[in-house]
Amino acid sequence: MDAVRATYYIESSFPVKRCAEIIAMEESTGTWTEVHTTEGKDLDFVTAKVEDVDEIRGKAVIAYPVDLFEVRNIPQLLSVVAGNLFGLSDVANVRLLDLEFPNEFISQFRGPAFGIDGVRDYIGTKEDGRPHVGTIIKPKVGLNPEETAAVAYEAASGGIDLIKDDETLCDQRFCPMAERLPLVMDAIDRALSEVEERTLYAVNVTTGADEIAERADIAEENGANMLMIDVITAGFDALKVLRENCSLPIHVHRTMHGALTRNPAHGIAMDVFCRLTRLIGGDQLHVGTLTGKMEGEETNILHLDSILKEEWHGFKPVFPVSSGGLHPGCVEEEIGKRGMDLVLQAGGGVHGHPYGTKAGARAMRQAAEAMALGVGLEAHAAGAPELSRALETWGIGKIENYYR
Ligand code: RUB
Repeated sequence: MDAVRATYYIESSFPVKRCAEIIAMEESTGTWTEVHTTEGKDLDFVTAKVEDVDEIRGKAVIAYPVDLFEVRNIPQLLSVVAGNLFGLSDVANVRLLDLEFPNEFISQFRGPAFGIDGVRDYIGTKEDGRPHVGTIIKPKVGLNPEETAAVAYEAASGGIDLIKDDETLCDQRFCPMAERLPLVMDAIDRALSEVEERTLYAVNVTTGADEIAERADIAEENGANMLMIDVITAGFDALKVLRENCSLPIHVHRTMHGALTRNPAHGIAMDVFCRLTRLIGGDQLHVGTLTGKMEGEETNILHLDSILKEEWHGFKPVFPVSSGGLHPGCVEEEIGKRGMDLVLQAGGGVHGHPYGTKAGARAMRQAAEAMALGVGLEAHAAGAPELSRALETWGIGKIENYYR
């Protein structure tokens, strides 16, 4: 059967098989009681079926026939595979672990336009294959456009590859996007003439459904070279709008994901959001850090990296983004375990450098260089004063108590 297959983890006083059957009914052609409207009707073509059950591990696979889904409608897909089932009182906990799509479904979407290689082409790192280093402008909010551009200039002239807005900066009165963007792009151009390295600026175009296409158009018209979207709060359809209407690479932030992904027994696994991002066409996606401030487990993060990068229906690989509490001393472990195809982002870890933003950007680059050269951070720091100062300040590896 051509079907979208969803794997769930289920906890209930009922057997897993029974719960899975309840979910399959609820999410396709059934309800809590027999209804007269189905008498004599063959609804097999849209009836979900339980295909596999593991009572011991609490897992079940449900196959949702492809005809159940409207073409190219991600919200409707989620209403089925991740809909009412979460609220059923007979099911104590349920977690959507992963999705598998048939070719008929896959072919409705474009996948990333740029992917890892496309983004590398822009920066000029395809040959050496080094990791990208990025920064989030800090403070998150409160700077005006001129102040934002001044910080961007420092970061770009320190050799940062990617500058991004934070997830809560959009088009507020204190920093309108149409004013901020040209100033930041100008700052990046000035830095380019000095350091001869291109910098991406992921401008956050997150807004309501009625405005997202126009917001992205304004960004393109004002010289943006990358767009950013908060994909969980704006919705995956907002990503689709960007992918289908714009010609720029897309940086995907996952703010609010923790409400859905963090409880291991309930909600939606990040794996699902990785697949949807790749299917629809994000070019970079936040998947967590091994050494940073946000919750995350190593095996899981490495698995998310591989979902973004492994061969999958011919789609281009997505750049995994490691972000949240990073500083130069984290780079060794992040790259050592995750490889060079990684974007390492540091906000506080750049702008909090004792010598300022430019030195913070340099220190991140120097840390990445150490990895590319195959030398340890401490050894490389001997000839790299900014890195040396960063290591003195924050040490090597994870900081134990971030918010003391
Ligand atoms: C980074 C920051 C980002 C997090 C989000 O700032 O706040 O939004 O990366 O987390 P800083 P995740 O570098 O100062 O901590 O990437 O896990 O979604």
